[in-house]
Amino acid sequence: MRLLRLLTIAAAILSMSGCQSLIQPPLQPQVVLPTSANPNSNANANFSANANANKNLNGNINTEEASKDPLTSFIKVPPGFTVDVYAKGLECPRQLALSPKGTLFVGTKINQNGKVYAITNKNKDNVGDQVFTIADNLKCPNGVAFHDGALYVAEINRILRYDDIESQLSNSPKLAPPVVVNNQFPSEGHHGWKYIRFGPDNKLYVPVGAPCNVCEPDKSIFASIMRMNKDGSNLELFASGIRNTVGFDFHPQTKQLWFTDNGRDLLGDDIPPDELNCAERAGMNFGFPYRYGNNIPDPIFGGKAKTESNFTPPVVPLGAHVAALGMRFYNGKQFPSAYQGNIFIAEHGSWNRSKKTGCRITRVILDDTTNKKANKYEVFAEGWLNQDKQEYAGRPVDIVVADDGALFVSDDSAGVIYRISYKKPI
Ligand SMILES: [Ca+2]
Ligand SMILES: [Ca+2]
Repeated sequence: MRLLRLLTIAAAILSMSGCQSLIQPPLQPQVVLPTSANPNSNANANFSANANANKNLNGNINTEEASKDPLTSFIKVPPGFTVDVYAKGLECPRQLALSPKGTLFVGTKINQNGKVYAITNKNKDNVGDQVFTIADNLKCPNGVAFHDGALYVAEINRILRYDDIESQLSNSPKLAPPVVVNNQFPSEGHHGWKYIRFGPDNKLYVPVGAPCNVCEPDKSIFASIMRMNKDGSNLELFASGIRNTVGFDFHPQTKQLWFTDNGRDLLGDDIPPDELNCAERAGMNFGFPYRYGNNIPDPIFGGKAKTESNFTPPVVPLGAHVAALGMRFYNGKQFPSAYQGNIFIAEHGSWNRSKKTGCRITRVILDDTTNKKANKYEVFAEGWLNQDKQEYAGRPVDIVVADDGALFVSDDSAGVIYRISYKKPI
């Protein structure tokens, strides 16, 4: 138990630390399918996630258009797609937010003197022209959201608002002081970094992760998604039982909130799964710390759940330890029609698995008659993880869909923003 406790503490410290802190686990020649952790699952019986998610794209790379840039040349994407560097040299870029004018805002997971960037592209050549560091003194400003001309920035315990941000870029980093919208969030650093979005109800959704690897938090604000008015008022619990979500989006038609959740550590290589969940309404509980995936009990807390509890299983149990972060519905016009309505997920990659997994962009294809069931979970882009050397050449974090239908993807390890575009092969 003492060893377990020490490992838990080490894990906590690592997960709170900056971008580059990774345990290098020993190599073990083992390949396990992402969702095989879930033997009790029958909700997804027709679901071909396992095989598809591990399908190697070798041979599927578009070699003609493969970039020679050493930052992208190893990335494999389906035919017709190209990965380019939109911006580089950034320090730990994390959440992305795009303004209607095309300014790309970038939060960072830097605990002290954290930066927020704004990237402009005035000549419209698909490469960022200028990177403004609009703040450099924040505490882990991982989350950014753009709304009504203002940039909202989430630190660990508070939400800031920079009004009329795009007219201030040239003053960077000496902008007008931000408005403190809400400073009532916990200051715990463990899973304290935030991902924020405005919903179709005009409210700002703000998750608060569990302050631990696994525990029964003593306050209901932990392990939740909260929401509030844009002025910070009426902070309320929206969903609970969520260990740590660092990516969510609202379904373009149903407007329901879909989100990824990172499973707990230290139960071995293959349980529990990370999750893609759907909150159909306010007030739902997604199981943490009592149940994971499709009703897998936690070995410590599983028996402590109240009998009247009603836990909602994920729509898709993802791979264990893949670290599913940013996710977006694809609603652009550039990609082929088969991609319409798909969910793209940035999987950051594992740190505590004997053989690394994740570190790729996956694609979930929903059943378009129900919009609630997934038909497929498969790899879209990969190559950042060198399985032979067990090394990462980069780690995807967040995804946004640009006005022209391309994807922007942040990478906190390589310090890069990628642009993934499509052109029909000739
Ligand atoms: Ca440009
Ligand atoms: Ca869950």
